[in-house]
Amino acid sequence: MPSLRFVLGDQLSRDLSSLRDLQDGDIVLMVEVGEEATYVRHHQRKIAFLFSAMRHFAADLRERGVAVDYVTLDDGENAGSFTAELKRAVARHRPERVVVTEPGEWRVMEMMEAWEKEVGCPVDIRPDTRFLCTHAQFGAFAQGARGLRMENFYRLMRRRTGYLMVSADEPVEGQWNFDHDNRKPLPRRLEAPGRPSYAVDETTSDVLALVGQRFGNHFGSLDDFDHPVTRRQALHYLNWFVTTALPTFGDYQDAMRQGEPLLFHSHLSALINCGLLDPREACHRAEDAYKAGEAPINAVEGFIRQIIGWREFVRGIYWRHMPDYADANALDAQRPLPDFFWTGETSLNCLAQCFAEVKASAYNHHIQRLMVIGNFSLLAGLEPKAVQEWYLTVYHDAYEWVEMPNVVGMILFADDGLFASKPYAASGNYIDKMSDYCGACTYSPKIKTGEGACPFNYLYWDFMARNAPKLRGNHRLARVYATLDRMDQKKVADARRDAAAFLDALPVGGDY
Ligand code: FAD
Ligand code: DLZ
Ligand code: SF4
Repeated sequence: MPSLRFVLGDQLSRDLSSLRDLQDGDIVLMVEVGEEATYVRHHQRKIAFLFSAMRHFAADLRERGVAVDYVTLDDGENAGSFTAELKRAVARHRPERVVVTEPGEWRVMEMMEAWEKEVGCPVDIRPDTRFLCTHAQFGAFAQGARGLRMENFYRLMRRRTGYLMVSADEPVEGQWNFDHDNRKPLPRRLEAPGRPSYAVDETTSDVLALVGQRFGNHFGSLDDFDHPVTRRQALHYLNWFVTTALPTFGDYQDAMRQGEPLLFHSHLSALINCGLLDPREACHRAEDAYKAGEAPINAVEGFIRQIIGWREFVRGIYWRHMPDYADANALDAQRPLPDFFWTGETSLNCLAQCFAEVKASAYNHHIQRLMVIGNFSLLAGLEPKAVQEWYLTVYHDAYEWVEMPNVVGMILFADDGLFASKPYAASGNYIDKMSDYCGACTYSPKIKTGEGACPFNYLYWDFMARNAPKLRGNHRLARVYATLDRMDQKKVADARRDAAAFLDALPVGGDY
């Protein structure tokens, strides 16, 4: 009797653990289901990207002689959820067992654990070996660590993988981390490279029509869809990145420019997260470019750190701290999400630019997510669950295992500093230094309070004052609180007055 191998939409990897021992007669099951597209109402572009990548992956398996049972969203019999579709497939094929790779979300893991009972045959749930750090390895790191710090984890991963190492204990060029070289403001004349675009074929065209019809009322746009959706295109794109953008990636990693959403960022997250690219091959390619003298150490180390460091680290945090992690709200932030997160209609130019870009493309780069939208969410005291839902909805690379720790821990400090040593709070000055947004804004980052003042300025001091009982004891904020204590009391009162007026006037409760 055959095995039924159930492959999920973010498991599009040929060497997936559930596909490794594929036998003649086995059947691969893939399903497009409404529940996955609507448990949060994903950006239309994310759904289209994933459905197209799934259909191409299924075609690729079939070309290699694998039997694939693929259920499309518009199949009249489609039962709408993973569990219901698996039940139907088990009834169709009567397999000896179901084989799956563990999912990326707690929600789906709960479903999987119930499948054996629900579908009435054994279910073999295998580890996701596409990640470089196992749950047990992360557990051992976390247990032995005094504080959960990414930098310590990253060094362990460098030693373990051997990337950019001269010997077991010695990093190349004598340094583990070159981040201090990666914060340069963008020179005005420096142009970002043009990106390759990938033609819409018949498969993608069908998917775009389907998504437009079924999910046309979701956030975002499908216009000008040109994503890589096959393994071959993904490899082509990775090659383009390594040879063209990577050399400059490090220097301007933190920079933002109006009308240039990508700059030198890789735009690889969605391809890696859905499995079309393996994180190891991305790191290998970057390391090879360094060895060949084609990309400098600050770029390559920065890129590899994001992947073997941050990416693996946040996954470890997610699985170690779920399910309670989802409810964390250490700063007791209760403000509802302003409507402009969806409409993009705000006079704060930095936010307006980021919202417009994510609506069009389902993408913002890291500093836009962290220091513009994230910083605003922190300073304004937005409710963590609402912020989580927004981040999970709008980005094409968003899955809970990676979105949640970035939102809960990195931007909102809602986990009480589980892994961030202090909140990433910044005034308008930071955004002005790292972008050209302020020049085109109604407000001025130089004005602290009153008419024309940048809201980030007064919100910053209001945040610090409001959260003083909780944050004053944080030694990394000692200078901030010393400044606040020395500040003219009138200035503090003005900032708090402006913040209260601004926050009270935030538009909430619109209908979308
Ligand atoms: P690059 O800047 O080119 O970085 C290279 C790669 O490193 C990325 O492709 C990604 O795989 C990895 N990476 C970089 N930073 C992180 C990080 N903090 N956590 C995990 N991986 C990282 N990334 C997601 O993949 N999905 C998400 O849902 C997601 N949500 C985020 C939410 C917030 C609030 C923040 C601050 C960050 C979030 N990130 C998320 C991380 C990061 O912003 C994106 O991975 C990155 O912007 C993707 O663009 P890129 O591929 O051009 O990345
Ligand atoms: C995100 C997503 C969407 C929109 N649709 C599907 C789908 O129809 N079928 C599928 O197999 N996977 C989909 N996914 C990805 C899943 O949500 C993802 O596998 C789980 O969240 C676990 O990470
Ligand atoms: Fe953003 Fe303030 Fe600059 Fe306007 S002035 S773009 S609100 S940081």
